[in-house]
Amino acid sequence: MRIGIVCYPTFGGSGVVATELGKALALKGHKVHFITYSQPARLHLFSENLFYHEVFIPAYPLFQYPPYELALASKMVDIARFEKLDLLHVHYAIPHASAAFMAKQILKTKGINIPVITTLHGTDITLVGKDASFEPVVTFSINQSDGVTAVSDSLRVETYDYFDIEKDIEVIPNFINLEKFKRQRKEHFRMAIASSNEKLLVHTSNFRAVKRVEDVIRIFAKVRQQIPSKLLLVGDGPDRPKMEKLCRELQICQDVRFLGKLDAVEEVLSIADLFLMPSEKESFGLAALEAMACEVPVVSTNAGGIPELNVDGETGFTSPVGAIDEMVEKALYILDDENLPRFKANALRRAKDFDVDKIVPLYEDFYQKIINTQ
Ligand code: GMT
Repeated sequence: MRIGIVCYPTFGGSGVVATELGKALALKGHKVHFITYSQPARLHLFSENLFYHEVFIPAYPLFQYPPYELALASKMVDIARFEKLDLLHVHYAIPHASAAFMAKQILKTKGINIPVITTLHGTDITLVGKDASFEPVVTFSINQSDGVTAVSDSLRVETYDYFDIEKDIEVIPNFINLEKFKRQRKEHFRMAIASSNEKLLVHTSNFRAVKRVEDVIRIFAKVRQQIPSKLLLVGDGPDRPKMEKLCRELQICQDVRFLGKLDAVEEVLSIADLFLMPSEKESFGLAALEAMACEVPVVSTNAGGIPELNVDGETGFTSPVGAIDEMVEKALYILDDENLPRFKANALRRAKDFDVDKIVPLYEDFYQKIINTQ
């Protein structure tokens, strides 16, 4: 197939899933065209089947807000026609689904019918999408998509709860490349930052309010009172300065490292004993899946789709949002040397259910089904 993929080109979960999907489809022989405003963060390999088309917005003094959606729709029209795309797959509804709707209408006037598939990733529904500033457009563009997928059953249900949706929503979960995300021998790295009796806790996120990084730090501060440990924080975002201040107030800076945005997260995960995900909302929790693939158990909230991944009492534990003391108790239980090996093995076993080789064929089947209905 000739597939156009539209996504955010950042380290964010939806962009990562879209990019990894495109790479996996290209490996299977499909021609994949990424259409976005900059080179996707994880698209750094050469393949005869991968193409990147930059959306460029000409500057004009009148534009207080550059009209990205229009430039994107125009680019989709151009690439769909010139590359003879079989379908457009847009990731994250805002503004990609409505831009795709516009592109589809324009293409119709030129005698081309191109199916549009929208994948809902989470905050496009649970936070941003249901805001009155966007809701009518989000509802309309989801209903106008030819196919709709969501990354968890929880997100599917929330979409029906928040919006007036007439379309069937297919659940296709996030996936993981187990060749890339696997526990590697990185003992030298571990020895450089922790002594042999210390446990290593890890959190990765974009440091936005929804991730509750403050809870990560408060959980760690309490765990550290019970057992020698260190905390590694991967990623960056608006809450980081507040978190650095909190570490100073709690006088734990010597045991907390802010590592910033890293390409090779799997190297940090390879030395970790526990992953913390205390999110307020989380449609799936791709970061937790990456940790589990590296044999790291997860203490998380039970928000959104996380329980569909992190099996309570098996691969880690799930607690209500904000239940810091409960998460501390669960963390200490997992970190006990008697329990840790079992949780690590279970985490990896569960991660294998989301192997890229199992999930990508679900997208291919879905594409075919939608094309056949046209
Ligand atoms: O987690 C984020 O804030 C980034 C966000 C995105 O849209 O880029 O991630 C969402 O999509 C990921 C991939 O499908 C999911 O694994 C994340 O759970 C989801 N984040 C939220 O729902 C908060």
